[in-house]
Formats: sequence, C-alpha cells, structure tokens
Amino acid sequence: MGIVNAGQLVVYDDIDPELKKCVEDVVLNADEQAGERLVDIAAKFSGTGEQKDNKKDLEWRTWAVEKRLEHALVKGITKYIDEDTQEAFDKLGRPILVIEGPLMSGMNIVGDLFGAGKMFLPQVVKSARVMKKSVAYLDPFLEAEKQDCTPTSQGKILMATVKGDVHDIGKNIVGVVLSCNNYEIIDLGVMVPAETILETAKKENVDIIGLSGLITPSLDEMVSVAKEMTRQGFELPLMIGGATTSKAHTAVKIEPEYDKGVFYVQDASKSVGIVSAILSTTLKPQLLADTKVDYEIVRQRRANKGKSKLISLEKARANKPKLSFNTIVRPKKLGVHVFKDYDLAEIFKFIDWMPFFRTWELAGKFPDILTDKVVGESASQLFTDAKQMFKKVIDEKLLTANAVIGIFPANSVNEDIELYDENNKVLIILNHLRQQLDKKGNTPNFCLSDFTRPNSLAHRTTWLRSDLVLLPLPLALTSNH
Ligand code: B12
Repeated sequence: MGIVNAGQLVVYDDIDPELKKCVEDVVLNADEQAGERLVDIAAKFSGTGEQKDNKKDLEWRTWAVEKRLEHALVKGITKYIDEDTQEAFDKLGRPILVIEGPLMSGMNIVGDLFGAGKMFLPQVVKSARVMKKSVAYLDPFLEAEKQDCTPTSQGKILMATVKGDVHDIGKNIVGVVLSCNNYEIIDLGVMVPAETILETAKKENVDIIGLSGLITPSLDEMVSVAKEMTRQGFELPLMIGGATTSKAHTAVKIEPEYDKGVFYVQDASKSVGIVSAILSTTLKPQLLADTKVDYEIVRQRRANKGKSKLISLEKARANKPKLSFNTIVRPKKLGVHVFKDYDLAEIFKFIDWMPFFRTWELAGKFPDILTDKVVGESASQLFTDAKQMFKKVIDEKLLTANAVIGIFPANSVNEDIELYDENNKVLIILNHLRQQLDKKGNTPNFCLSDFTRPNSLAHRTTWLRSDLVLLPLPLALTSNH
C-alpha cells in the first residue's frame, strides 16, 4: 500500500521514462528483477544524482518566456512568476496581451491535460494559483493604462459566476480590464444564485449584468437567469462569458429567453468594445439589431443541421437489403428454452467492452483503446479492474444468470414479422419500422423484418428467436435465416 500526497503529484507523462518504467514494473510485479532494478537506479534520482537532476530541473529557465509561463502554469510553480510576467509584459507591451497570450494558452494546456485525465484537481488548483499571482502582478500595469482614459465612471457592471460554479479567474480578469477602462465593477464572486444577482442589479442600479460560467451545468443556470430576468421585467443587457459558453449556446438557448439584449463575449479584450457599444445610445440600437440577426442565423443553421430528407415508404422498401434465403438451417429444437444459472465465465467471453469504456468517458475502439496514446493507460487500468471484478463475481457467485429464449417459425410481411405455432397458425405479429432516410450510395434502408424470410416466398422456413435474458423483458430478436 502507498500513501500519496495528491498535491505533490507530478504530471504522469513528465516522469522520467526510465524511472517510470522501473516503478511500474515494481507496482505491477512485472518480473522478479523489478525490485532490484528500481534499487539500482534509485541513486540516480536522489543523493549523488541530485546535483545533476537539479540542473535538469532548472533547464526550463533557459526557455523563451512564453514557454516558461506555460511550464510554470502546468507545474504550478509560483517561484519565478513575477519575473517571468514582467519579462512577458516588457516583450508584449500591454498587460492584456500577456493575459490573453501566454497565460491563457498555458491555462488551455492545463485544461486539456485535466480533461484527458493527465492532471488532477490538486494540480489544477496550483495552476490556478500561478495564474492569479501573475494577473495580480499585472494589476498595476492595468491600472496605469486606466490613467490614460476618461477619469469618470462610464457605467456600472455587475459580474458574477453563476450558481454551482467556482471558476473566477476569467471573470476577475474581465472585471479588472473593464475597471481599467473606467467602468465600475460590482463583483458578486462565485456560486451566485439568480436571486442575489437580480436583487443586487436592482439595488445598485447597474447598467449591465455579466455572467461567467465554465462548467456545463452553468449553461442551464444562465438560461434560468435569463428566464428570471424576463419574468421580473428586466430591461438590462446581459453579457455571457466563460470557457464553456459559446455563441451557439447563447443564440439557441439564452437569447430566446430574454429579448432585451444578450451578448456572448469570447474574451476579456472583446468585453471593452461590447460594453462601450451597449452603453452608447447611438451604437446600442444597431448592436442590438445586428446581434439579433446574427443569433437568428445561428439558430436557423442549427435547426437545419440535424434535418435530413426522408423518402417515401415505397421508395425505402424498394431500397431494402437484397438477402438470400436459399440456405436456411432448421434449428434443432423449436419452442421455448429455459437456461437456469448459466455459466458466467462463458458469458464473460461475449462482453461487448465498447459501451463499458464509453460509460467511463474513455473514447476509442476496443481493443485498440488499450494501447491508445492518450487514454491507453487509463483504459488498460480500467480493463484490469473490470476483469478482476468479474473474476470476483464468478468466483463468489455474486450474480445468477437466468435466461429464456423461444425459437419459432416466422415470415416477414413488409415491415411486420409473423410468428407461427407448430400448426402454422399466426401466434403474434411483430411490427417494426423501416429506415426512411435518403441514403447515399449503395446503403440500403433497413428494417428488422428484412432478416426474416418474406412470406411471398414459397416456404415458411425462417426461425425467429426471442431471448429473455436475466430480466423478464425481450432483449433481442434475431432470426436464423
Ligand atoms: C483553473 C480551473 C479550475 C480551478 C478554478 C480556480 C478558480 N478560482 O477559478 C479549480 C481547480 C477550482 C477547478 C475546479 C473544477 N473544475 Co475546472 N478548470 C480550470 C481550468 C484549467 C482553467 C480555467 C481558467 O481559469 N481559465 C483561464 C481564464 C482566464 O479563462 P476563462 O475563464 O475562459 O475566461 C476568459 C473568457 O472566457 C472570458 N470570460 C470569462 N468569464 C466571463 C464573463 C463575462 C461576463 C465576459 C464578458 C467574459 C468572460 O474572459 C476571460 C479572459 O479572456 C479549466 C480548463 C480551461 N482551459 O478552461 C478547467 C475546467 C473549466 N474545469 C472543469 C471541471 C470539470 C472542474 C470541476 C468540476 C472538477 C471536479 N471534478 O471537481 C471543478 C468545478 C467545481 C465547480 N462546481 O465549479 C472542466 C469543465 C468541463 C465542463 N464543460 O463542465 C474544465 C473545462 C477542464 C476540462 N477540460 O475538463 N477548475
């Protein structure tokens, strides 16, 4: 057993390959020499080897400043962040360019690694700390830019990260950028319920409400805020931002709920332009009209996207698969068959692993997924765990598999399947649907009944099997044509 300090975990891909292999061999008990090998190389990674490795550790300090900022964000290193931020500022000339350039791209890498399961939450918290420190360092420069602008407040903006969401770095940056452009910011922080946002907006008589959200549930929460604004008769413009938000979501889901102006803003630098246009009596009507048209186009495009042309049933029937029913094997035993306490080990051989991996949000085909560059390692681990779990299920007989199947003579009549008893009397008619999409190329318009011999052919010689597995529900219908 090992006790791990999750806060000090390194990114798995960054572990020295030689060390990683040796450690994995020990953990996985790869062979009898694994322990010896790890002891042999241990000295290289501590004690005598320390000098050399420290040098290697600091090698990143020789990289270009953009790369250094990215490295500091990914590794959560705050030690050099002030000097690197200063250097980036000297190089790029404006604080906002540092934020939206190297800092944002570093944060995006963190997001990708986190999304791919290669960084874990404690590490992301450290990255967030680095980002905040860097932005704090840039604050006086942002303030200095402010001095060049008009000194009086240009308008009051309420900013909040919506209920259920803790992400605030982006919102804070937008707040800083806007306040440096002489807008007064009322920042309600994170996890703010709609009631608080709307009450404060009224009480403080703000000019714009800005919502931030970075997790998927925030998208729905923003829709709720918009609905509530309509219900309460608000007239204020609403700004939407945050990495998970999008123009498409704003147009399709939020704007239809509130018609007094909803604006999706992609990043902090764009917020100033939008806010000044929203608050300008001359520019606002045009901006509102343009945005409405723009969002309507987005909605139309989306509405048309999923719509495929349907063909008539006759046309679809004419394009059914051409199957041969010449060789049909009569099942050995017709009728209903009951399987009690079926061998679980036998069932295990037939498991379709794809849905299993999909449920765990690991994308890819089985078995290729086990060697996939990105998810291979996690997928293999999961597969090993699943096999162990299944072994436990078999060994300890944790499940009992019972099944009932029935094999009956059957024929198809277009989309229907007729099932017969031993005297050729219709037992039941099963209705099915035929695909009616306008298929391209040689792809047929399938129907389940196509796999049963049509009754227009001379003999009723198809056998339909209805399976009842574990549960008293038909799980699959197959025909032995
Ligand atoms: C840092 C971070 C965290 C930190 C947040 C620290 C903090 N104080 O903010 C911590 C570690 C706490 C965290 C927690 C979680 N996180 Co997180 N996190 C991130 C990360 C890596 C970076 C976010 C960030 O700060 N980006 C930099 C800022 C500057 O960018 P931004 O927010 O987009 O803002 C810019 C624009 O969008 C815009 N903007 C933003 N807001 C607004 C508002 C207005 C009005 C306007 C005009 C503009 C605007 O301006 C900004 C500057 O240009 C992202 C990945 C990513 N690349 O986005 C994941 C990410 C957002 N997190 C994610 C997840 C899943 C979580 C957790 C659920 C993890 C967990 N299992 O617990 C929790 C969420 C808990 C919760 N209830 O909210 C997912 C969300 C996936 C999804 N679609 O739901 C992401 C995308 C990672 C991923 N790839 O999976 N996270």
